[in-house]
Amino acid sequence: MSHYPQASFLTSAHQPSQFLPDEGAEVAFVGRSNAGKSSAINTLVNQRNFARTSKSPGRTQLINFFRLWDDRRLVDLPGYGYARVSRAMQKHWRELMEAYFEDRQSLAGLFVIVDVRRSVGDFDWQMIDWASQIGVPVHVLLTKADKLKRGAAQNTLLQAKKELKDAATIQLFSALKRDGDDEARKVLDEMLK
Ligand SMILES: Nc1nc2c(ncn2[C@@H]2O[C@H](COP(=O)(O)OP(=O)(O)OP(=O)(O)O)[C@@H](O)[C@H]2O)c(=O)[nH]1
Ligand SMILES: [Mg+2]
Repeated sequence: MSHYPQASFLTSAHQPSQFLPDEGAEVAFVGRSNAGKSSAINTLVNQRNFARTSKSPGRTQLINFFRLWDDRRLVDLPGYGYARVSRAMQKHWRELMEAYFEDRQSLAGLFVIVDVRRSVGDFDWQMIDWASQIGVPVHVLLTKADKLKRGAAQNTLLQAKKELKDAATIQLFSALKRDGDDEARKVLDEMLK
């Protein structure tokens, strides 16, 4: 059973004119390309292939909107930092992201998805700074935690906590093992309340 029985795909936006009306509340998921955004969304919603996952990074160049309940939404933003996309694509990405973050009253929170083996990177920091400038709370999922031994994962978590200070809350997560999903859903629901 899904934790969000009303969950459904709403629309994909290639350009700002296709964004959904700026009403209700939504939480956006961002992260490096291939970090595990779509997998995290699938785990939180508890539906396989809800947000499509990809073996090849940098495929999702769209903003995907999903309904969780009523006018509460989840937004899967395109991954950043994938070197092999063209300059034109990078420009498209930047413009789309800027348009989204520039004026989105319904943005109630930001989930930054980070591969635990890479930890919080420059692009992640840019997103975190962006969010704090507009007063949007940030939660970091250190995902693929199953790829590290428990101790190593804990060390990464503690180190990242120190670096983030008050800028964001943070936790370990694994889509594969379904670890940390209750904790993450609590934060998500709180942001959307
Ligand atoms: N072991 C493990 N693999 C994971 C986990 N989460 C995601 N993956 C794998 O990582 C790869 C990328 O996952 P996606 O969820 O598609 O990543 P994404 O961030 O949505 O990627 P883009 O949309 O291309 O930016 C896939 O092969 C997933 O199976 C996890 O928690 N553990
Ligand atoms: Mg994806």
